[in-house]
Amino acid sequence: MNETISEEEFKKLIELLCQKSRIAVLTGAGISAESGIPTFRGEDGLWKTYRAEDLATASAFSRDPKLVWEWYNWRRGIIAPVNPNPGHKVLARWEKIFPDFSLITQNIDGLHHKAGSEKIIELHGNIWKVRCSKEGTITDNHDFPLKELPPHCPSCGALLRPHVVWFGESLDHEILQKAYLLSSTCQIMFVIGTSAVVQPAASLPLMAAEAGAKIVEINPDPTPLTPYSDFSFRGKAGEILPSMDKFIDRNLS
Ligand code: BJW
Repeated sequence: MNETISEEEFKKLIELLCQKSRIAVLTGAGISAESGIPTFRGEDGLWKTYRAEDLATASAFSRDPKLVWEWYNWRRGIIAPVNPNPGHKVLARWEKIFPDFSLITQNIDGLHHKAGSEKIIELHGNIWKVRCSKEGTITDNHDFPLKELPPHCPSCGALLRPHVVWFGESLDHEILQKAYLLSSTCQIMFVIGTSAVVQPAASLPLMAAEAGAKIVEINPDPTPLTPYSDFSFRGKAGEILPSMDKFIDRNLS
């Protein structure tokens, strides 16, 4: 376990979980860190080497689509060979054992899906999808390396863009409404591996807390959400989630 939570508190949480509660989970880049995918902020984060303004905005894309696509092509190369870690796998198992369980992710890497989670709300899109910048058509594209940089729409010839949400862009309305609903009606929300600074995702746990849900944070470092958390697990998701899961397994059987 970890130094910020007592054995007693841990048992209280497991009891809550076993009471067939409505559970929501919000994940961020930290859950994929142990799979070898860099996070955005922090010591080895992508934003230490790259400027978000140059690569993750619509204006960067209209200025230099090739540069932006080269960056996404490079990231596809990092993500393609890696596997889900024990943290992803536990969440996939929880979807099967808890009757009311929902997973909301800010990640675009597709690792929750690869781990076996089926109902995933992807707030910021998916790196394995492309969108026609003219027609808006969204298609799966698993190429690595991409055959053409930048790629073009096979139907109209316009530029394709990554189907992800860049800074200054609105999240898909329907997806966001679903996330708001799940957050405001859950009884427990796990917030795993996110720095909780990017809006509107960062407001989801606050919405849950305001509606009376217990907030469980799993992160090696404190975040702006820590003061609002009922349980703070300081450590790696790939270690804490499996140890929680072991307790749950014992209590459910
Ligand atoms: C571990 C670990 C381990 C490490 N285990 N944990 C209100 C106020 C101020 C600003 C705004 C606002 N509303 C909107 C904005 C603007 C902006 C925003 O939030 N800016 C803030 C940064 C200030 N938001 C937007 O622009 C959003 N759009 C929007 O709201 O539209 C309407 C609007 C626009 C403009 C103004 C007002 C309204 C869109 C946000 C899109 C974010 N896009 C990105 C890129 C996606 C595509 C891609 O990947 O290329 O999404 S940015 C990047 O940050 C990515 C992530 O999903 C997102 C969140 O990052 P995350 O997941 O939290 O990662 P990190 O790296 O920050 O944290 C990792 C954590 O893991 C750390 O805490 C580690 O400690 C931990 N960790 N190892 C567990 N083993």
